[in-house]
Amino acid sequence: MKELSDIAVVGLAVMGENLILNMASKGFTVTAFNRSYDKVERFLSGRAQGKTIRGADSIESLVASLEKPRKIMLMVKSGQPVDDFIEKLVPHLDEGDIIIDGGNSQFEDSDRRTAALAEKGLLYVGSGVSGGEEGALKGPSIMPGGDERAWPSLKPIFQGISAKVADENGELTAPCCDWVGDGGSGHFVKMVHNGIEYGDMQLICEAYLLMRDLLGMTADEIKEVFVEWNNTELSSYLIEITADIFGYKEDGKALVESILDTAGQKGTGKWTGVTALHLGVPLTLIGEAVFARCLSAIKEERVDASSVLKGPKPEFKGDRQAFLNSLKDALLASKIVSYAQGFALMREAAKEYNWKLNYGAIALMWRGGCIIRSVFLDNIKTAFDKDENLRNLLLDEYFADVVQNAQQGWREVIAQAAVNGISVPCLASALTYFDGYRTANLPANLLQAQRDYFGAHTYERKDKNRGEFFHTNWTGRGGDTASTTYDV
Ligand code: NBP
Repeated sequence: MKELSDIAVVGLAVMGENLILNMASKGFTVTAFNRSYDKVERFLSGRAQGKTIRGADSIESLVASLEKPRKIMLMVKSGQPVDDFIEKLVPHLDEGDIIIDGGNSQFEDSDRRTAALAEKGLLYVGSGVSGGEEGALKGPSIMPGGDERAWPSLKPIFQGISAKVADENGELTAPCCDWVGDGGSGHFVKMVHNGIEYGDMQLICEAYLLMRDLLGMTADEIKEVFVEWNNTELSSYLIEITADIFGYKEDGKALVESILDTAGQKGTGKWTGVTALHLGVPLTLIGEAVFARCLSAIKEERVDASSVLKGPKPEFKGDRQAFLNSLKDALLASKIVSYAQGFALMREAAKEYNWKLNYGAIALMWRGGCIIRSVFLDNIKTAFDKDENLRNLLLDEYFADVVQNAQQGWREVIAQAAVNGISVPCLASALTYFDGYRTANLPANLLQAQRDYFGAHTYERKDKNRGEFFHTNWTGRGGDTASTTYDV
């Protein structure tokens, strides 16, 4: 083992341990540290044995074990524990040393920490790491952002351990890791990734509900559909595991049918939705996906409501295979809308926070190693490679064509769901967004009239220049004084 380690990882829970093993397997020497030292001892005598991994029993020995500039990666619970540990670490570090937070921190915290540590001469990196336990061990998607001066030292390690996807020659060498941008942008991109994950999962669940309640399909039949879809443009990790889930039996019965229909959540979808509201970006699909989990969580209330509020009894009349084809189209088109909204959110954030984001590189980072990995992300990368200023993914020629072709089936699915009383919030909101986005003349003229009527909020006119505001005394009882004009 080398005398000094290339990097230290702090936090020996599932992510930290597996990342260390991944780093060691790629030839790096790693120092392992944990708040409670017994975990270090257990790790060293267990999974780390015989590998280029050393332990540290104090912050002093951790720091002394590292090559300069020192690189210390925190894989601890996000929030206060990250600040607490940074505070303990800082007095022992020298100018130019690097602290990386690889946990699920909020991007505002990473922004704040990057600025605060830069003042102390230290380089801070807030990095999203996705892919769970298996990704951490075999190759995660890594999204680092913060102080760019840290990137040359980190690049060989991070790109070395990340997942790899096919390059332009078809070789598995393109790393699912690249520099994202300044401040909290790495954690922002990871947050949007998680939001998109919420959307993808809910869309798949809605397709399942239609197969189960409208078409009356069994778990085995549903499994076959997902297996088939995984050989199409929908090919992705989530479709693949969904097929596996429908095939998993307990006492001859599909286990999924025995699982209670109440979804949990750890907050990253909610943060994405809140950020979209804050930035004024219509991120409707992810918002609906978060609310769908909230609705699922009030199980007892829903059970009571089901006996009070009656709707139509689902009854499918028509060609089942044709409907399944439409369902596949609806899923694909809705997924495109979700990614279009997610990338629009990143564009707006880049403007707001002054980040220079490379959207093609972000699509490539998500192409492998993470939960939303899919073939589809190649097309997103191509779209942004063609036009880095693309305003909306739906305006890219390829995606516009796909959605155009899927449109009829998509509408058929939403109509059937509505007629049969089946709740499909994400599939439906995606179509509504699509229709709104392609409508040149929305009814907001009336909305502005209402606002001006009751609050003198003013309006712009079609026959005047943009930026000129008018107020009308609608009732003859109000005055001519208008409210000030501003948007939040
Ligand atoms: P956890 O999120 O369960 O965190 C456990 C680790 O945090 C332990 O090493 C614990 O030390 C340490 N810790 C705590 Br709790 N408070 C601390 C403090 N005040 N100072 C120092 N260390 C402290 O571990 P995880 O599931 O491996 O996740 C690590 C990070 O990666 C989290 O931010 C998580 O959100 C993120 N993440 C997790 C996954 C996943 O699939 N699990 C995926 C992607 C990202 P102790 O042993 O002394 O209690």
